[in-house]
Amino acid sequence: NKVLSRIQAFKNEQKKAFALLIDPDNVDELQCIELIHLAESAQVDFLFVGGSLITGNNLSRVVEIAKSISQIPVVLFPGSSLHIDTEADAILFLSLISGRNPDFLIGQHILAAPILKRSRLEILPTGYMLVDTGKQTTASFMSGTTPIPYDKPAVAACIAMAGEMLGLQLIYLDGGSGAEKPISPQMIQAVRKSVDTPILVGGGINSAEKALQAVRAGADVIVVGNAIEKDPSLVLEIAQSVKNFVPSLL
Ligand code: 1GP
Repeated sequence: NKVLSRIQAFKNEQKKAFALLIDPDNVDELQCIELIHLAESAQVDFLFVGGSLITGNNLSRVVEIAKSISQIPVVLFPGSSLHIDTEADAILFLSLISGRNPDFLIGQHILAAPILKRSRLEILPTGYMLVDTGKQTTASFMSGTTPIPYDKPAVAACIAMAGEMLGLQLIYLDGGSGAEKPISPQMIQAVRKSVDTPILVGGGINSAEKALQAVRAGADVIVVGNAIEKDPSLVLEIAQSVKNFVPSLL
């Protein structure tokens, strides 16, 4: 379990990790290659590949390109059991614990289980929590779930606690791809105080400052997709500020 232990090591050493999310629908082959080269030079820690809805046929190609030109671990970020590619290194096995849709709590997982069992993919049991950041996201629409209200950190904290008690190894707070604003530092802090698992935070992080706000609040892994797909040069700036973060002793 290399990816999970790497994420746990980051947390234990009080370091922060950076994951670049590539949505296979948003890049062509050349853009994908360029992004991955930039990710290598920015020392990105993980390449996440996926999205809640994939309309094209590029998932496997993105994984193949990533595996052939880069050493960065490739982690699937699936929207359903259809989004599995056994050539990746790991899969976020997301249980959508902020929602009440059994299909995304356990149903898709049952469909995926025999395929995953036969594969060499590392399984990352993850409590996935969608947060309302202003407008309805594809993730909440596609999953048919109500996201956590933006200004209810206590709700998020209790959901994360329950997820940890169920044995989930990671908590992923997601404001949705291209969110107008990222998840509030207050909510990240409340979750940080409530669980010991590493916390991933993504959605609407489009600057180094917003990434820093999330790590200061207690995020362990910052996930950025949209902003870097639009302006690939941002990857260096955001990754460096996350990875050079030193927690204040005060
Ligand atoms: C969305 O957390 C990811 O699921 C990343 O969001 O594309 O807004 O960076 P962005």
